[in-house]
Amino acid sequence: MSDDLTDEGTYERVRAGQWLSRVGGAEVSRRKLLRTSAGIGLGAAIAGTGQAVGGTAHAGTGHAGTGHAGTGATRVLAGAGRAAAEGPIVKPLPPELFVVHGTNAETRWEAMSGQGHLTPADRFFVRNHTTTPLIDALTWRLRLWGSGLRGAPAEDRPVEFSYEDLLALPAESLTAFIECTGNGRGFFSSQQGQTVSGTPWRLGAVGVARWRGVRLATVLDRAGLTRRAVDVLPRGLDAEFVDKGVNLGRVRRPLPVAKALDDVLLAYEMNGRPLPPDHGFPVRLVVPSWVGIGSIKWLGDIQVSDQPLFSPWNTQFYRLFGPDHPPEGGPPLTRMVVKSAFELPWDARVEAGRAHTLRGRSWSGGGRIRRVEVSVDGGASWQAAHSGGQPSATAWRRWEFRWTPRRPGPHVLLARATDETGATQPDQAPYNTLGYLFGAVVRHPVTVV
Ligand SMILES: Nc1nc2c(c(=O)[nH]1)N[C@H]1C(S)=C(S)[C@@H](COP(=O)(O)O)O[C@H]1N2
Ligand SMILES: [Mo]
Repeated sequence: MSDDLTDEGTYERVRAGQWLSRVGGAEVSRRKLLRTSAGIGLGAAIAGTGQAVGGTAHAGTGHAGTGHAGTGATRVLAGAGRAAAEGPIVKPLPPELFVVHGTNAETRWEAMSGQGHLTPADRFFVRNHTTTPLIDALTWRLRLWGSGLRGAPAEDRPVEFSYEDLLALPAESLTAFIECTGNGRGFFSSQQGQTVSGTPWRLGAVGVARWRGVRLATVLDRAGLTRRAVDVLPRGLDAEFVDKGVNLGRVRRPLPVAKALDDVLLAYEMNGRPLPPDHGFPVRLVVPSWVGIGSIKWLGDIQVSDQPLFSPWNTQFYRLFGPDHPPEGGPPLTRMVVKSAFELPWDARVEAGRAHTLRGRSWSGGGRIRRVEVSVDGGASWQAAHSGGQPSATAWRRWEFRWTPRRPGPHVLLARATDETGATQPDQAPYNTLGYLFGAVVRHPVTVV
């Protein structure tokens, strides 16, 4: 493959050509684009798979019988009986750990205080388009099909892998963040006075976990990947997503084969345990450094194509729209931007005249964090924060800063990180109507008492 489609600029250039040849010109209407993309993914429903639906266990009752008592994914098959949840999210969402936004829940940053490098599953944010499905690992199959595989298996005659098949393949582990593309969206309005649509997250739609599973490259190889393949389209088993009265089908977002073969994992474990239901049990994709939507949960099938693939999740959504962007949106978003957060409550109270250690974390889809600076005077002056350890390209870096506040009253704390590409956090995030990629320095209010 001569074009490096993991590079956003190249991705867009190559795709622009493919796009025009596919839809026949730039004047094509949004409606037609929608129809075109929906046609790819809707097809036959995943017939007869192990989606155990129904049941009455209450979200928050601890979810008996899920097989999660074991310490590894291999234990899951022993306890496959599952109940279904009432709410969109199965796990408990205590208010000290989460802020709930509809079918989604964001981690409170103060809940990361005192935690290690990883976000424990009990406080990892959840972003659900609909509802967490409860899937039986015994009958679940991963199905691969399409023109990019040897023999071009049809959707109803796919190459199949059971959960046990995947467990038997060589396993790898990867510590990586998953972050919603709209993380920080609320600050477009609260900090920049701009109107955007979507969940008004603060900074809690991100988490870092240790994922274990099989490389997508391994499974694609076993399924008969050909050199003509250009895109893969992983699709979830959760319900079809209806947006403003339009059924967009099951959640799915294309990935270029170059990324799929590079570092993408089919994960069946999170932090040493089977994936919890809300995070994609039995198997999810982990697409390191890229927009969270790529990390498809409850993976059901993967179309592998010798043609570029489209879905609403790389046409209608997850591009930059607005006055500074073309009508069809900017390039499909890939890497996340640099961000930083304090492990403090919003409007934290901090005692005057005492030395405090402010802690936080910074991360970037561009790679390792090189430098973090903190301002305790609303951005007038900056000092280096202290960060130890070896930074990782796919996870966050922890840092701390000693502060002895003197003057009681309201203060604004800021943290600004720079990654290994030299990308640093700006004062203002570029406006876009869907509120993606808010990477500006966040003004964190605290009151010194
Ligand atoms: N099948 C499916 N996969 C999905 C989603 C979804 O709603 N359905 N949400 C996506 C989005 S937008 C994000 S940000 C991440 C969130 O992962 P988490 O809920 O495990 O934190 O999952 C992605 N994968
Ligand atoms: Mo997301």
